Amino acid sequence: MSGGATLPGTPDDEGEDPVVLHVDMDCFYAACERKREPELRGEPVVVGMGYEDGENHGAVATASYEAREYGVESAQAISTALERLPRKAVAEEPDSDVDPEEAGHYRPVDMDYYQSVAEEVKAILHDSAAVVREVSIDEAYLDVTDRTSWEVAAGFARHVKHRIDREVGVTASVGVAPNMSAAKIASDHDKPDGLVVVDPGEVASFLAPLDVAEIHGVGPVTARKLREMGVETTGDLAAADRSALEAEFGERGAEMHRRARGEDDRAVTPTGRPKSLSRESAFTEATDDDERKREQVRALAAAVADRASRKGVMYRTIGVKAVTPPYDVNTRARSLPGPVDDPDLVEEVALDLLTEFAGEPVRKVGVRVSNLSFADAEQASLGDGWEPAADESAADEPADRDSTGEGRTTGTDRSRKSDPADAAGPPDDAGPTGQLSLDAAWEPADTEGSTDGHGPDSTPGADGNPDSDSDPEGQSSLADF
Ligand code: DCP
Ligand code: MG
Repeated sequence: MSGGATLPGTPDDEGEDPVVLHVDMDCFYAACERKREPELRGEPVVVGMGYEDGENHGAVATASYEAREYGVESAQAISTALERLPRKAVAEEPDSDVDPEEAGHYRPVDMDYYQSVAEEVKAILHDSAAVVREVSIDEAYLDVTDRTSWEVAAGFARHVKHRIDREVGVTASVGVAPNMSAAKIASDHDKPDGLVVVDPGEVASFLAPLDVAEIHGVGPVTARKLREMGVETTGDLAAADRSALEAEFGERGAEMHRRARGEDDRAVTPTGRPKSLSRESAFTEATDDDERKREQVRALAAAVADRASRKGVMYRTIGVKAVTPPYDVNTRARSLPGPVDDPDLVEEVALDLLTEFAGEPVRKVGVRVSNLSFADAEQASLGDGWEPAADESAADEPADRDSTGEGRTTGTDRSRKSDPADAAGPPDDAGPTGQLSLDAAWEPADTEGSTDGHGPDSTPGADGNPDSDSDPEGQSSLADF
């Protein structure tokens, strides 16, 4: 990979260069909205977190590429987005002075639906590769070395893209490269609907002209420091003195240097299983109406139990979460004598645990099953190395916080704490780097070492975020190195 001696497709000394695909869906939530509302195709579409029809609170989760042309972007306040791109409905009012052609469609986030679309996409990815590392709701790495060769890798990737488009009805951008870092940059290089193939031997020349900020793990803060050092492009970084980089950035400096040179020997490791499955939902306003709470908990219990049985998962612990004003997160869990797959029991235990909050105002409720056992033996035999599943990240908690329930036959675990995600307030308070926490997430992404605040990847070190080198020094993204 380092020199020009290896022709594409020619096995190098250590055998054939890996063929790694990075798949990232285009304006994913907006694409999902278009899937069920085809009139939105080709139109500016904005999906708002904490947004409600006709209102102007909340923050932009994503915007279609047409909406991005108006300066609408992720993590922006909806009120700002509306200044740049007025609502279609308003523009269409008879005496409106806004041109309907210059207006957009606003939709509230619907995580359950996006999750279901993501599952359809992930099914195709798992069909296409033996090793799939899911890193967020709309993003995954595939190692397809054993399914294709470098000569035909472009065709292989095109086939995966076409399947997603045809079978699911959303578009993906795909990068193909001999390593994860280059594949990730490649998938981002020609969005939307992109396909960029970086042959082995071309990695360094592909990277050289790119801005340093495009390197995985180099966010705005680091990029600024690098620029101050006269390092603007990836080529500059590759040519920089490693010890100078180490002096400035420590071990990260050496890692950045390697990445800039196209050196990344991380193997694509599969994402493993969740430690728990959960669903939660917020009330528009805190409610002390017990029947409403119970109704919500029943629905969540059914959704969680259904998810578990579709995954062939048994659970031994059932828990609830109730967020009480101002932002106190209370969890209660009860462990059973043995693992079960029993939706009625999930509902019964969850409702029972909820009684403790009777009469109390509650902003949000959640249901979780944990202490999971998996039906399929093959996966179980993979043993160690399993990490929390990123595909579960939006809805399922990767780290088992019910460990105090471990080893008990029955009993109730309780905790009361303040949840920074809930405490973060309404989404229009989202910081400039857009650390939105998905409503579907049981716990705030950042306590899980998430690097991008959406589709929380709970496996720091596996895949950091290239673009949220959040102030003060973006430690989160740098954990990737
Ligand atoms: N997301 C979010 N808040 C953010 C960023 C993203 O809620 N600050 C959500 C909405 C996105 C989804 O995560 O649709 C995937 O994130 P991406 O960064 O991949 O963004 P998109 O898929 O929307 O756009 P792109 O085409 O740039 O990948
Ligand atoms: Mg995307």
